[in-house]
Amino acid sequence: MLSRRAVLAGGAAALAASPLVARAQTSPPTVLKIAPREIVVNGKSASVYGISQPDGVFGLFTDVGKPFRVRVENGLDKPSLIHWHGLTPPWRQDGVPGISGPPIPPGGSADYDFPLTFGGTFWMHSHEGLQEQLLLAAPLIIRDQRDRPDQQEVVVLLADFSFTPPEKIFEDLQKSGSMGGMAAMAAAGAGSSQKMGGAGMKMGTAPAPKTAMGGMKMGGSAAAAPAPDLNDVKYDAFLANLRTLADPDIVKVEPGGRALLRIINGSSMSAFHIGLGALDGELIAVDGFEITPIRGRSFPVATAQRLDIRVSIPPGPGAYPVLAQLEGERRQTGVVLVAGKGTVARVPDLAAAASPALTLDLERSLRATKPLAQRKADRVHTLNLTGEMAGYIWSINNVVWNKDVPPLAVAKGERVELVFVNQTPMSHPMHLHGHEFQVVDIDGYRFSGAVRDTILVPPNRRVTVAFDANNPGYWALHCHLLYHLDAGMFTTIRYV
Ligand SMILES: [Cu+2]
Repeated sequence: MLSRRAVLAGGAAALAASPLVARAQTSPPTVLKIAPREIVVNGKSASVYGISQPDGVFGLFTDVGKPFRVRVENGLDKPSLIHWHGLTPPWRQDGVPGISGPPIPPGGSADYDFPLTFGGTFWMHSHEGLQEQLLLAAPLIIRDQRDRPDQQEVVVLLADFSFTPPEKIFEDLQKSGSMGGMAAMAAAGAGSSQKMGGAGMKMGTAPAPKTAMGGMKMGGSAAAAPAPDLNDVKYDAFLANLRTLADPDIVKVEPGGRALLRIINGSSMSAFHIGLGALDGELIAVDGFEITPIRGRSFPVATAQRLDIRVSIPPGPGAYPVLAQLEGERRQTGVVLVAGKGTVARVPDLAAAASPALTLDLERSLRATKPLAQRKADRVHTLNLTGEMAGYIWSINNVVWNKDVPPLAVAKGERVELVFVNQTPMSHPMHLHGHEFQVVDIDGYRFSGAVRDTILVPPNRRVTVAFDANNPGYWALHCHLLYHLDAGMFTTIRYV
């Protein structure tokens, strides 16, 4: 093992491993192995990736207060690296190739060891290339005092799936561009290199008028209602715990009991509305962080976000589908909770009607139970979310990420606010590594919103999040739509 770890000397593993060596004598790390796997989707087999423990457990389930002591083994024939989404490790252990350290070579391993100071629903996924699209993602559950013995845990990991290789999906997006309307506009001679938000489009101030966006979307036609641009990639299936509704994951629950649904949107590009059907739900946490509970039967979840929803199971036998419907469409996936001798009926893959696009309506009503301390920002960074549709180029402040882009300046101890201003017709779920943040402003409405790690910024909207610079290092800050991230909607912060 030492010789394999030595492959990574000087990188993340070396830093992570050195303090580990002595303690490892008493308690070996949990091994998470990255490996290829075969799954069956729509009756066809597909080769994808997975992350599991030697005993077959998919992902990691642990407790707050315990150390996160993990060895990742790369069983692929290519480099890989796993990011612990939502955790706040020392930056060398964050799992972002080129930022926190090098990827793990084929056959190599990397060690992680840091304290878990808060619990909740998190997840892990590859941050290397487009591997996330090959389902290289798994739950990362940290149980805490919110987990009650009378409450059954039900983890639902959502994914979008395509038989087309991710590199080909990306290539096709680059060829056709996003947003047919934009491409059409370019073709019609309106210019092929206009930057959204650039001076040429007179959209440098935001939020831009909706009519302007609508006009752009429609290629300059005088459309009244601006429709946001949704779902660039046409997927072959949407999965909940790797299954479609043709053969869903069936979870046994207690009649009259309680369950905690831990919904993880581990998809690469898709946002969903979670529908509880006949069950009454109580949303108690977002991205693992507790909020003042909100009752309901439908909750939106953007890419990379998580929802903890407590549900009460009615007495007697019954079957209760928990569905995730793709935003803007009828397509859906889900799991079925079965109480007693309830009979499971086939749930169609298409809902009765298309769902709306995700909005910030719920976000505005969320209130953190443990907000950040009241404090004026020491530093504010404005991040215009920008793009150039011809060629599928995505950027921040019109800068496409590359390793020469300087990190955003931040100093240790500061309260920092990030103002996300979306100047494109697509929503972007923005994720900051290594820190939790609090949503403090939506379009000028100041409030004490949810603490979380991924915030959806819909078209033409301005959302501000605040965080405390309390974890020095070099951290990624990016859109969590995989092909936007890969195309360059990515930047960093760095402080010592
Ligand atoms: Cu994006």
